[in-house]
Formats: sequence, C-alpha cells, structure tokens
Amino acid sequence: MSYFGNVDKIKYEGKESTNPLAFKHYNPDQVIFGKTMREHLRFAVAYWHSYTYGGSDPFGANTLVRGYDKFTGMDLAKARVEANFELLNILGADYFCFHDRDIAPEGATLQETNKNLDEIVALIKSNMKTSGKKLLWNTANMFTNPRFVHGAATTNNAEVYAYAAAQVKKALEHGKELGSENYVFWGGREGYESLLNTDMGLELDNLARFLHMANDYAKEIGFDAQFLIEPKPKEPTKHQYDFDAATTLSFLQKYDLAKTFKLNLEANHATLAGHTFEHELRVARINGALGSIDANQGDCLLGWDTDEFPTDLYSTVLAMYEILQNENGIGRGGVNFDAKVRRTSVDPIDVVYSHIAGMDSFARGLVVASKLLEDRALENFIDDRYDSFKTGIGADIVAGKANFKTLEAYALQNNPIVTKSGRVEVLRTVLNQYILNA
Ligand code: XUL
Ligand code: CO
Repeated sequence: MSYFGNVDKIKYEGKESTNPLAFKHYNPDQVIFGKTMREHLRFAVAYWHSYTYGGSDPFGANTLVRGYDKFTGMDLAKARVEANFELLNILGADYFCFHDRDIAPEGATLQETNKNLDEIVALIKSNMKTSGKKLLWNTANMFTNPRFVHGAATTNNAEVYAYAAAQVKKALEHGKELGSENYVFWGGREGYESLLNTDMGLELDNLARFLHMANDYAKEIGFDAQFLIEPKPKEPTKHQYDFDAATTLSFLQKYDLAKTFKLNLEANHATLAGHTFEHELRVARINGALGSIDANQGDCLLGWDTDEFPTDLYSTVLAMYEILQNENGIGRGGVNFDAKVRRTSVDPIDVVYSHIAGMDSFARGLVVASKLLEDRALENFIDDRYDSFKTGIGADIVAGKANFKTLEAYALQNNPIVTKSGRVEVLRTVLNQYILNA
C-alpha cells in the first residue's frame, strides 16, 4: 500500500531543476568541511505532524484525508508505521521522532496503553531493522489527556505526578529498545495560568526531582541517549517554565542537571519568546548545551506556534552558522521537521513537497554558512571590533589583572573616547551577497 502516491526516492537534480519532486540544494553525499550533507543535517520526520495531525484548527474539522484514515485503533497505528517508513524512504531521511501517544492509542488502563505501545514499538523495531532508519528521539505526550490539565511533573496532584513518571519510565524503556539517540522533554503543560493558585517553588523543585529520577532510571537500564529539554515560552499554558534557552539553562544549573541535559531548540519557540532562532542557538552553543533542533518557522503576523516548514533562508543560514561552529556540529542531534503542512495543502503529496522545501532550505543554509565561515566574512570584522581587548587596558581586563582603581586611573587620563562603527548595514549586505552567490 502506498500512502504518498507511489513516489520514487527523491533525487538531487541541482539548482536549475524545475521538478517539484527533486532536491535543488540537498545533495546528501556532497562533502562540506569533511562531512557529507547527510551527516551534517541528520534530517528527521516528526510523526505527530506528518501522520497524526489531520488539519483541524479551532474553527474547523480535519481537512487532510489520508489513506490510513479508513482504519481505527491499532490497525490505524500499524498503518501509520507503514506510512512513516514509506515517507522516510521517499525523502532519504535517516531519522524520525515520536511521542508515545502518536504511535499507539491509549487503552482504558495504563496496563492496556502500555500493551498497545509494546506491540507498535516491536513493529517499528522490525521496520527499522529492514530499512536502516533510526530514531532521533522519542518523548512522552503529557499534555493531551485531560488528566494533565494542571501539568505533569509540575502538577498540584501527586497521583498525576506518579502517572507521568510511569509514562516516562515506559518511554525510556522504549527509547532503549529502539536505540534512540536522544530523549526529549518538552514541558507541554509544565507552567501556570495564574499565580493566585500556584506554588511555583514546589512545582519547580518537583520538576527537578522528576528529571533526576528520569536520569537515574535511564542509567539503571543502560539507556545512554542524550537528554534534551525543549524550551517554549507559552502555549499551551500562559507561562511555560522552560521559557527559553537562558531560563532553561539557569534551571538546569540550579538543580545540578546541567551535566546530563542539553537543549532541543525550535525556531518558532524562539520567535514566540521574542528571540531569533540564532539567538537561542548561540545561547546554547556558548554554554556547551546545543543538542538538537526542531526545524520550522512561525509567521511574524501571527502570535502562535504555526509550525510551518522552514523556507526562510536568512534563518536557515544563521542557524547553520551556529551549528557549524558548535563542537562537533549537531552531534547526536539532528534537524527534526517539527512542522506541518497548512490545512489548505490537502494532498498527501504536500507532505513530500513540504519536506523537500525544508531539506533544501537547510542544505542551502549549510552551504552559505560554510562559505561565510571559510572566508571569515563576519569573523574578521568581529575580531577587529573587539581589538581594544587585545592590548593595553583591554588585555588587562581579559587577563583578570584590572580592578576598579586601575580602570579609573586609565579613564581619567584617556580623553576623548573613540567609538568605532558597528557597520550593521554593510554586514547585512555581505550576508545578502553570500545568500545570492555562494
Ligand atoms: C510543541 C512542540 C512539541 C515538541 C515535542 O510546540 O514543539 O511537539 O517538539 O513534544
Ligand atoms: Co518541537
């Protein structure tokens, strides 16, 4: 059975191609800085957007009719597994990601739910074996079911906390079973609506306890995935605790979790927090915490998480510019398309087109960023801009040899202060030239 219209594996045809079912920029075997594009980018398909999402919005029902929609329950879950491996093969993407509740339906009890999951995980495992496809990360959905209305690890209800722990325990076991390279915690409903009813201190202490227990259990069962936290400032709760990279890092540091966690950063979450994607990547990178990315984009005219496929080349170039400068690039992480087709893109083939658009945009971002770095197009300017810290009083500051008295003595005799231009417009023109010509 084909769910995407018997499409052949997408090939690289180069930038002159007009074939919508071809890559114009993603050439998996092209080597850049000693690694192939495939190794740099480690593309992943997100189960929830590609197979589970049906196109509904707050005003309308599902619009995306798929071949597997004729099934229900476990039959539907099995058909989606088939669709997943078909799409990965078409795209030549090596990885996929899922929430536990994306892959199997909940039963009447936790026992039944876990049984459903075990069966689908076994099916996924056998498909991974025959196809060579891999799991980039798995996670637990602790936000859809009404039991999580007050949160999961930050709930006011210890019964829910215990249920959430049981759910993550199972997800860690499945991560191990499938050889997942990472495990993600996105704080679905870990936040609050109103301080009038919230004990913020207890909720955050409990969240840290939860993450320590997860670490301990992963160690106990020998699951050596990289743990990742995915920050998001709002939606579904008004104020999410893992607001952005900086907030999340300070939480991890306070609770002695910084050594075992890195960050999974998402472009649209960055913009919701009032940051650019590259800002979030930079904050993580300079703290040794850039683990993986959720590739998508928002709409600057809308204030919510639209999860569009990434096509903005400025953003993909600057994202890849950070990733290329990260120690070991994206490392064990990858470029996961946490992105969905618009509800007006109703055909199954749109899922293929949209991934091609995202993969090409990131491949182009990779090429342009590598040229920028190779030519030191920005670095030479940045080096020069901080020149004052290389000699004299600046060198003393950097070496920790200055104090307020020596700095005052310097300031008193240094008159006038000379200011250099930041040249932002010139640098933006340079960036444009690279995007157009690299
Ligand atoms: C929600 C979001 C999630 C996480 C995984 O905005 O990004 O899908 O990526 O739970
Ligand atoms: Co995400």
